[in-house]
Amino acid sequence: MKLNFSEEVSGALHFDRPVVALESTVIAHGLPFPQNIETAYKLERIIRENGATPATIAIFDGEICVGLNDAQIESLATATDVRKVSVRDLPLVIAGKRNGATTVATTSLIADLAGIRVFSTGGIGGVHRGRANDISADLPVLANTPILVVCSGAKSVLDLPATREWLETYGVVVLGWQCDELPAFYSRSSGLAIDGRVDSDRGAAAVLKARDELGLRNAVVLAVPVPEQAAIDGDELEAMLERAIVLAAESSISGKEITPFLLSQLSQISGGKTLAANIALLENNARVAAEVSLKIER
Ligand code: PSU
Ligand code: MN
Repeated sequence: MKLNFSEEVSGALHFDRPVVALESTVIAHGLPFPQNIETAYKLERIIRENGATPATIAIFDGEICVGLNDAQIESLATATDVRKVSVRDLPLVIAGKRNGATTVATTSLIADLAGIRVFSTGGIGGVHRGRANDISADLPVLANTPILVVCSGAKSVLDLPATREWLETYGVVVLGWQCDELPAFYSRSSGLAIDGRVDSDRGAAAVLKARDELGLRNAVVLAVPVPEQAAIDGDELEAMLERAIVLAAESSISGKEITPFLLSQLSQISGGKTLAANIALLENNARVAAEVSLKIER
């Protein structure tokens, strides 16, 4: 499959310099305007300031783009015809020459095709609450794609214990960044175990190196808690989430619409607190991802 690289990203890959992939669903569907466009630029800036090259990934006119220009980022943030592209959508959007925003699943697949080792995002998809057969395609892709995903765990709108079990079954290593519990996106802890704690960029890079030397193709998740000042208390979040889930059921929201719907309802119910937390953790994860990418051997 042909990939369209920006000059910045192709130069960095050519010279084996560290590159951090970024997804576009969070821009097109995860955050509201104008915070989405501001955050998209800010994440790229943070990665550059920390010594790596950002590669935001999306699909335009059926072409896979790795590294976007300003007009492309603006169109993701403002256009209404950008499809949320998970694995099953990818062939359709390419064949139909359409525009699409990539999820964790498709960003990971494309980053791996491009030779990018590190990917920074907010939260991975997982098993939905009360819908044990609604499992994000993010999970099977992570089971088979050798990438390091820096995130704040799985979104709290999901069934976190079931998601955690799934990762264990399929051999995805879950690392805690300077923490001993799996973060729960808006909250710093979930009560769920991680597989190992790492306290430094070198520690994370060493796990990646061992995975590669073993020939394992499973992703490594580096779970970074939301910064303390933006964190939301777990019980408070739970109450808000229950209201949002009821609203989703009442509005018959299902399938790929669920995640964006719950995220926007939560932001309204919380008076913007979940949005602020989401942005804070995205920025912090981008910084950690850039730091770790500098320590990975190429
Ligand atoms: N986390 C966020 N905002 C998002 C998502 C995750 O804070 O928009 C997106 C990611 O792109 C993730 C996707 O891959 O939601 C999962 O959707 P689904 O459950 O339909 O696979
Ligand atoms: Mn789903």
